[in-house]
Amino acid sequence: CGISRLSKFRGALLGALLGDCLGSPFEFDDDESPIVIHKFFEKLEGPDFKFFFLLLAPKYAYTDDSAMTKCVAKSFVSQGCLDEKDLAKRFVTEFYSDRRRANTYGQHVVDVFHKLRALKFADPFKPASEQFNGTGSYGNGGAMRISPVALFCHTDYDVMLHTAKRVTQITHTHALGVNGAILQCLAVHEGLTQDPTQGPLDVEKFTDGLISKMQMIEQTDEFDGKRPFHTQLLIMKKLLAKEGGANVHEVKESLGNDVTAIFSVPTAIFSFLRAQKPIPGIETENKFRRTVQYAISLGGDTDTIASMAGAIAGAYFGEEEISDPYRKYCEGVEEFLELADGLYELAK
Ligand code: 8NA
Ligand code: MG
Ligand code: MG
Ligand code: MG
Repeated sequence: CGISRLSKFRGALLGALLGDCLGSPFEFDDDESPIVIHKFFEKLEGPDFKFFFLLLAPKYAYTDDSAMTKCVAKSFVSQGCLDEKDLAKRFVTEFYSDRRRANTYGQHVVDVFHKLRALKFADPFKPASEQFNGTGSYGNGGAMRISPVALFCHTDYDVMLHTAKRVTQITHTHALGVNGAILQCLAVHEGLTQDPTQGPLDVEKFTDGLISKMQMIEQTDEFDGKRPFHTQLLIMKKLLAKEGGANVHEVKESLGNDVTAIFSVPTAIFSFLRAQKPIPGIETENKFRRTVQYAISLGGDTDTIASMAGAIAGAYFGEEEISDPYRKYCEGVEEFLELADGLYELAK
């Protein structure tokens, strides 16, 4: 591959972090126009802003998405394996020790943290399984933190699926929450294995790969004979094939932009694939920026969708495609790069 594996590992974690930091100022501001978002990105790259920023402006802070991604990566690096109890402890410690970010977490996942702590982590999956009257959460909180699994398990497909499932089930046990995380993990993994120096990405092949994998993974008995993610991916494929590109409105309507996994993971993957070609109103040649900016312009759960899209783009392009301003203005960059290096060392 023309891009080093280390660069791809760093790109994946950096992409997840920056998507979260840059998307969070727009979370659920649905009246924000794409023009305002474009200006925000232009300003970040502009020389005046850089100078001004270095003097007094604060960095863009990360939220629950990156806080939990950090825990997953740290647990792998410190334990050298999947250790569910260690990971549960890290989620809980992170939540209670960093009060600035406490209100960025999903409303119900906080109950899981309370119970895990009260039960002294005796069974790390029990509190999550009791959520929503025993149905479990189908929020996107499992998918948003899954990128380290794609790196840590990148050489073994079955281990990767198993690990993605277990990492998710500490907070999300609903099949939609778990399969959403698995799909996001597969997309990051696919990004890692493809080589961007060999010409443009084969968008159709990328899509078909995910479609056939989800067809195998989704158990129809859980959903009255249906395969929800498989179905969303087929809709995504149709949108990607549209002459001149699908408009933002139809993407929001059909793929969604909310806090559930089913209506946000396919949207993030779509953002990455759509950004392989120019998008009207997004004037940049940089496809990492195009991915993240487009994901944010879809509105709704912008930090999470941009974080997931950014992780896929970073895994595919490597860290070279992620330009300086974004690194400079976002919180946690050094820490995330160190974790990517740690995961790379383990993978060797
Ligand atoms: P979660 O498990 O609380 O799920 C998120 C939401 O999905 C819940 O609050 C419910 O409304 C709904 N939901 C999930 N499962 C069910 C179910 N079985 N039945 C009915 N409703 C259900 O938290 P999460 O970790 O999945 O959330 C992730 C999102 O939360 C991310 O977007 C993240 O950025 C964050 N977020 C926080 C806020 C905030 O204001 N604190 C706003 C948006 C997103
Ligand atoms: Mg807001
Ligand atoms: Mg968030
Ligand atoms: Mg969010």
